[in-house]
Amino acid sequence: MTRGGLGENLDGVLVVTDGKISWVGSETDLPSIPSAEEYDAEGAWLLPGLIDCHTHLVYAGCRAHEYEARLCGTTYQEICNAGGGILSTVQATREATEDELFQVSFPRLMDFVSQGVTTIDIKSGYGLTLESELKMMRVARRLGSDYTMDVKVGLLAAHTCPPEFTGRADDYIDYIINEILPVVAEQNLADYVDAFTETVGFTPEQTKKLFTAAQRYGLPVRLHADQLSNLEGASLAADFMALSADHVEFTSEESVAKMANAGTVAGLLPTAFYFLRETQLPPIEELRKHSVPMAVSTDCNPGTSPSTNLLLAMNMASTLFGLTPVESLLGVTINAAKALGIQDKVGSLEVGKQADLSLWKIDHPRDLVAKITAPRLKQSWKNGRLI
Ligand code: DI6
Ligand code: FE
Repeated sequence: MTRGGLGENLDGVLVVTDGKISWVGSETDLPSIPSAEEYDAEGAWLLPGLIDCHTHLVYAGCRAHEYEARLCGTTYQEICNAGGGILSTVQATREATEDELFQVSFPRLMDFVSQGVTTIDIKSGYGLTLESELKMMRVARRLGSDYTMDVKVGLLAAHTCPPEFTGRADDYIDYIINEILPVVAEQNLADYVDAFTETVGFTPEQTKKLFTAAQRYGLPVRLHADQLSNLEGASLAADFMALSADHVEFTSEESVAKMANAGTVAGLLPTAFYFLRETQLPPIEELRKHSVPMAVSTDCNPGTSPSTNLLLAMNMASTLFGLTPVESLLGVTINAAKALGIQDKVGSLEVGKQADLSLWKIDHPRDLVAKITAPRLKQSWKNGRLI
């Protein structure tokens, strides 16, 4: 570790063998490697490939009219309760064929590729029937590729109660547990189970029941927690050793302490906070005090964060939430890897990890956070191959 916690190396060399990092150090210590192909970075900064650990980028439709309505005074909860919000995207996503869904999602994925992102999370949750949830997850899996992007998939069937189960949320949770979860596990379509514990989502009790079932299938859990109110979601997430509790604006210090003990990452989503014009800030000082790792993501979704801009999310994490530029950078690298449970494979430039790399024409890594410009990506590599 050197200055600022990033481990900067000004005459660094990184060696890649068979898609993995096989040596990192200073040029003066470089052992001779016969027949190695050299790449001169010409003074650019080499960083890990970036990671967005919270997106909903597979969806159809557009919700700009809701943004307009919110600006005229309608709240997000009111829009949801009137059948809009998540349910409006559910309708559009159900109507789209699998190919159509792939076609509209692919350009969003490319936006991330162009920012040096090499690993991304994509959640289901806009289908809410067995078939349409499977469709979303198949599209998410298809978007993944060894040549550009690792995709980690979250089953978010517990996003909101679908129209078929209006007033019967308990029955819908049973439907997820008995009809959706077994098939998803059998077809290996999800890497973890997620839920939205919120007044417009599900109660803590319903979430517990779902998470207990997820554990029976050996699936880790993550949670949309304490975004709009304090339902003690982060504390519940910690009870289940969740990989991450995301949003956490209303999370108490007691819950933060529980997250620390459980190793649960705090997933910060400043673009959603900004877009909903929220005012309750996440407990950054408490997260620091208890050494809870903080990840930063776009939350890319059509309703509360229609953004594919991870660099902007980093800037917002610093400007709106007060993260230092180093914290924001760790939020899209090693801490994002932890939120996905893959910190032994990606997220830092260490021997043995995947050679997922991004190279930047910048004066210093803090420039990625401290400027709101188009990405200055020079090149990126996936598993050691130039993208
Ligand atoms: N993530 C979500 O899943 C919900 N809010 C958030 O930040 C709702 C997304 C939506 O309105 O479609
Ligand atoms: Fe989300």
